[in-house]
Amino acid sequence: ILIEDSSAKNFLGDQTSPNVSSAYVWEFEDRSLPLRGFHRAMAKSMTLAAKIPHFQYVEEVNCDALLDLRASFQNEMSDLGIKFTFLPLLVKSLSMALSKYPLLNSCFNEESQEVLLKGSHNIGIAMATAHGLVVPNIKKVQSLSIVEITKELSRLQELALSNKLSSDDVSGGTITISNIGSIGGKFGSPLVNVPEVSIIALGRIQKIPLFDEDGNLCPASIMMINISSDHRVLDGATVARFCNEWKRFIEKPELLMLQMR
Ligand code: CAO
Repeated sequence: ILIEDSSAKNFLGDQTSPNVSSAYVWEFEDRSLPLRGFHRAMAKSMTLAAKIPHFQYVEEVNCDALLDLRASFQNEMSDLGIKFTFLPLLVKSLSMALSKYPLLNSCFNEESQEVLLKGSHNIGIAMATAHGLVVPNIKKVQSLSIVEITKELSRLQELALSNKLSSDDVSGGTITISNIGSIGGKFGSPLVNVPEVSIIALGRIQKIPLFDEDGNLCPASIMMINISSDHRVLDGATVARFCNEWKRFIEKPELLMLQMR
């Protein structure tokens, strides 16, 4: 078998770990890796999640306008000293769509057979770190600006990488985004982060040729999104309507201005 440098403590082979060498070594003996910390928590929560009846809804969205907006923020607002990516725009537009479809921002209590519609949009962002997979959440996204979301995302990322997230940072999430595309892959099909009822996987944005309305071939930046949901709470039609709304905001981010507070 070909594995990463055996001095690496990180079983994920994550290049964010200072312990991981880029060199490969041949190793012929079995090794036992006890599950600890975030990895142990992931094993527990995913075992729970696997008992939930899931369904997947896949859609592709055109990110051209989103990428232009991000470039414009970066050029025009360089004095803020912030690196803009498109993720905060996706987080904000997701919150706008959730305002219209609150069932996706809910929790399910199996015992009482009750759905609790959550008052805040606490949007979790899955982060693979050298310490394992962790999902800190950005609290009250509905009342944050895009700059505030960008700063909060960066704060959470720094803390996640140094394994210093507080229990408040990782609890109280109401829906999760897993941006697997920042590492690679067209789309993922994740399991919900219990007791949340939806998790959204973002695929890698790819430039591909598309036909425009006049039948001409033109390049477009396309991203696949996969919304995995708890089928006890949500049905396909609700998720499809929610996704249409979110997609509208992603493809025409100027529409955000109409409703944003
Ligand atoms: N497709 C294409 N490009 C992407 C992308 C995607 N889906 N997601 C991010 N990128 C790009 C960004 O635009 C940025 O581009 P530039 O270098 O040109 O500026 C670059 O990749 C790096 O982005 P980033 O990851 O630093 O920033 P982000 O705001 O997109 O994400 C954070 C922030 C904290 C979520 C991220 O750093 C992180 O930790 N990602 C982990 C993702 C992960 O672990 N996914 C697996 C989850 S398993 O369930």
